[in-house]
Amino acid sequence: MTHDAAPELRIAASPGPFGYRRDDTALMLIDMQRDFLEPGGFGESLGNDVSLLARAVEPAARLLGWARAQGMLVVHTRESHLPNLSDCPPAKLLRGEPSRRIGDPGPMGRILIRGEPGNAIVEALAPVDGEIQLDKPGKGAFHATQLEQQLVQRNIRRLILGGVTTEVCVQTTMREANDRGYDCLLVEEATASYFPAFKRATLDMIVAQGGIVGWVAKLEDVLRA
Ligand code: TIU
Repeated sequence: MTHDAAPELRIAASPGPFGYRRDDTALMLIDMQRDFLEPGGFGESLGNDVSLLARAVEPAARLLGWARAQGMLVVHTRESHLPNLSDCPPAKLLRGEPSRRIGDPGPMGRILIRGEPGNAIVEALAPVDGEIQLDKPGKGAFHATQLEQQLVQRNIRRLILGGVTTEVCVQTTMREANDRGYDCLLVEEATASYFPAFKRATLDMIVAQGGIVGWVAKLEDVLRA
């Protein structure tokens, strides 16, 4: 008997319609945290213009409001490390030539460290009770976390995604999820990159070859669903 299952719904998307049900789909907002979006955090320490990411906040807030209104599970992730950096591989700590490294003091506390002010989700997207908050040491949200078990427990099979940055943590998470059998839809306006060309290329490569990684939709088409 499946009479109490939520109905199958559809979102107009590329490369074709994305099917979902309110009770088997979660919204995942990736790393919408001050460390990436505001001056003084990890994003800026890597030499990026963080204002490029701010444009995704308002669309992500609309997407979040839609998911909450539908009663869907919401997962917020934060890229973060333990204060003693025991979960940060030396390769990640030493990579590149940032002006400040992970764990160094910055204007919003220690950079990319769990619990510091800069590590918080931006105010406009603040999690509420009942939503999952997932701290992750990697770029992908499945690496070294309990995410898969948490989704399995709740019978989640499909993910609608937004967040930053498109080609790094969002794409890595989407590929991890795709390999684990989840259908994934990325909402175009709710994601952003420090490199607009990388965002465009990522959206294109996700839907190429018949949706090799998943689906991409416009925010309006999601809100209409
Ligand atoms: N969240 C996330 O994407 N982490 C990054 O380090 N992104 C960059 O684009 N650097």
